[in-house]
Amino acid sequence: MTISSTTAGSSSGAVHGAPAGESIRDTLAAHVSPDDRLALLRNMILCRVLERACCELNPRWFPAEGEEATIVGTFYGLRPDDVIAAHYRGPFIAYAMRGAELGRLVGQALGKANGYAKGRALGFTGPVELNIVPWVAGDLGTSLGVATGAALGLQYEGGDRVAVVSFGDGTSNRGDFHEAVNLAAVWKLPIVYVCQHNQYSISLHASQVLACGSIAARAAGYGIPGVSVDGNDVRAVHAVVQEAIGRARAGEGPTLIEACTYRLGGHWASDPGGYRSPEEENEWRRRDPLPGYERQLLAEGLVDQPALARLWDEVRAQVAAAVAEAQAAPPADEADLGLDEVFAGESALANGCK
Ligand SMILES: Cc1ncc(C[n+]2csc(CCOP(=O)(O)OP(=O)(O)O)c2C)c(N)n1
Ligand SMILES: [Mg+2]
Repeated sequence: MTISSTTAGSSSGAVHGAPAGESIRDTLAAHVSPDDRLALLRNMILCRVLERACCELNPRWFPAEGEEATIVGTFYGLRPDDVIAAHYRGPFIAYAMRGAELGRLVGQALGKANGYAKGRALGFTGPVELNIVPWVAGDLGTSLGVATGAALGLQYEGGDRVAVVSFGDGTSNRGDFHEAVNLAAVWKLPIVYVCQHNQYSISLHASQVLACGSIAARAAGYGIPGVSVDGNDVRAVHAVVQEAIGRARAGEGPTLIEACTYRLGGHWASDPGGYRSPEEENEWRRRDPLPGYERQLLAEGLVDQPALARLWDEVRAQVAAAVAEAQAAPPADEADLGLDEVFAGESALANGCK
C-alpha cells in the first residue's frame, strides 16, 4: 500500500492534517471488517464482469478493466442519502452498490426502453432517485460543477450528507475542475473529489499536461488536503475516501484524492491502441488489482480457492441474467423520447416552471 500526502493549508494559514500512511493502516485495521473486505472483493468482481459484458455489447463503451479498486474503494460504504457523481469509466458498479438494477443498467448501455434514461441521456448515466448526478452532457468536467452545486445544497440543508465525485486525470485540466474545487474550498463544502488517475487522456500521457508532478499537489493551491493513494489497492482507496468523507461530514470541507491506477483496456472498447508500449501494458497487467486483492484475502484466510470460484460463478450468472433481460427489452422508441420524467413534473409546472 502506498499513500503519500501533499502540503495542504487552509486559507487562514492553518494546516489541515492530510492522512499519513500509518494512520490509514490503523483506520483500516479498526474499521474495514472481514464482511466489508469480502464485499469489496465481490463488487470488484462484479465490476469486472459487468464491464466486460458492456464492452462486448457496445463498442463505444469506456472499459474500466484495471480501475476496479479505485471505483469500488471510492463508492463502497456511502450512505444512500449521500450524493454521488461517478466518472464515465466504470460507473455502473457505483450505481449497483446503491441499489440500481443490473438489467436496467445494461439496458441503458444499449439504449433500451428498460434503461433508466430510456435512451435519452448518455448510456453511463444513473438514476437520479438514488441520489446520483446524471450524465446529461458529453463535455468533460460538467459533473464536477453539478456535484459541487449539490454539495452547496447539502450544506444549506444543514445535515451531514456529503457528495463524492470522481473524474479522470485529463478532466482535471478543465476549467470546470479548478472553479469547482476553489469554490468548494472557500465555502468548505461537504464534497470529496476523487481523480481516477489512469495516466492517459485517450492517447495523451498525463506527464504531457501536468507540470506540478501530481494531481494531489494541486490541492495546496486551494488550501485543502490533497492525498495520493495507490489506486490499485482497494482498501487503501476506501480508507482515504472514508477519512475524507468523515472530514466533510464534520464541516471541515473538501479533500482532493488522486488514486493512481491504469486502464488495462482501450479508451473505448473498439480502441485499436498502439500508443502505449507492450512493456508498459504488461507491467500494469502484472499489477492488476483484482488478482492482487484475491491473493491478499487468500493469505489472510478470508477466502479459499473453492469459495473464490463460487463467487465468480455467482457473479457471472448475475451478469448473464442482466444481459439477457436487457437484450430482451425493446429499444427506446418515440414514446420514450418525450419530456415525461425530464423535468420535475406537474408540481414544478404548477409552481411556474414552464
Ligand atoms: C470538453 C471536452 N473535451 C474533449 C472531449 C473528448 N474526450 C472524451 S474522453 C477524453 C479523455 C478524458 O481523459 P480522462 O479525463 O483522463 O478520463 P479517462 O477517459 O482516462 O478515464 C476526451 C479528451 C470531451 N468529451 N469534452
Ligand atoms: Mg485518464
